[in-house]
Amino acid sequence: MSEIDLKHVASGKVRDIYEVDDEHLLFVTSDRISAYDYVLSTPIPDKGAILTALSTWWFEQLADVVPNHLVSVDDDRIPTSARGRSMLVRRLSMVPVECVARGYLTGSGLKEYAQGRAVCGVPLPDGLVDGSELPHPIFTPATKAELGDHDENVSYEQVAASHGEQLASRLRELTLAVYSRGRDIARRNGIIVADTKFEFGRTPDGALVLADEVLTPDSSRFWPADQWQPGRAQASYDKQFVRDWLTGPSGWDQESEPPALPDDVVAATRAKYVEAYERITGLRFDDWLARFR
Ligand code: Q0T
Repeated sequence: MSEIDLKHVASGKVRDIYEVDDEHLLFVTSDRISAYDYVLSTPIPDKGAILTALSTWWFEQLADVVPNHLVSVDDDRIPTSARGRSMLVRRLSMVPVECVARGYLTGSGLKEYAQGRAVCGVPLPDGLVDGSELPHPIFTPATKAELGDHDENVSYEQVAASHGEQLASRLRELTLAVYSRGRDIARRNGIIVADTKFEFGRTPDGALVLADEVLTPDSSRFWPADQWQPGRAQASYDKQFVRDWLTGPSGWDQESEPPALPDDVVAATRAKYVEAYERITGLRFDDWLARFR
């Protein structure tokens, strides 16, 4: 079990949140990896630290666009066992909308597009295929499903009806502004951020704050720019070795629990997470780890 001696508040597939005090939470990212809707039994060493380092770097880059929940990564209240892969964050009242921005068409966006040339009520031109760049980034909100289920895409109008026009409009504006900034930075460094999901919370005075993790390969689709080719499924920047092994040599039936990953697949996958961090930030991941030793 978890060696963190704090009250558990919430968990996602690979992240856990704990209570620190009335105003602060501990946001912990594990080394677990998911693929094909399963959390695999084999962790990727340092994945939690790499994603925390990346998210932290983005929060700093984006601070002039929107305030964020990050308070500290080296506060004394962070348990030793979680240091380097945890953020002390400001406790917020979360807005129950998954704020998705898409710059490219794939996944559930592509499925909706195939059915009616629109995604979440946003009309799109004819002729787009899997992996196409969109004429401009679009806001495609979703509502969170129960753990294990997929989020449900909704229209901007549905968000406005549930939460008010003012909040809906501000969520759309912030989502597109943050995505556009992140997409440009990643693209200059060889990574396409096809789409991404943000979560926002509000402070007691009502101000919107960017929460969760941001612009990581877990909250986004990262594609290698040099392999981008619309008209087919794109290679995943981070998970392609895992997918290739699971759907090929492993002999996995896609129905039972997936098998443990071999060491070479783990090492190659870890290297991709490090590469994404180092390419995007221009920083060395070893320097991040050294801060916590
Ligand atoms: C949250 C208050 O399921 C979630 O996370 C699983 C790891 C989403 N979630 C976010 C919160 C946050 C954040 N982030 C915050 N700053 N304040 N609640 C709770 N669940």
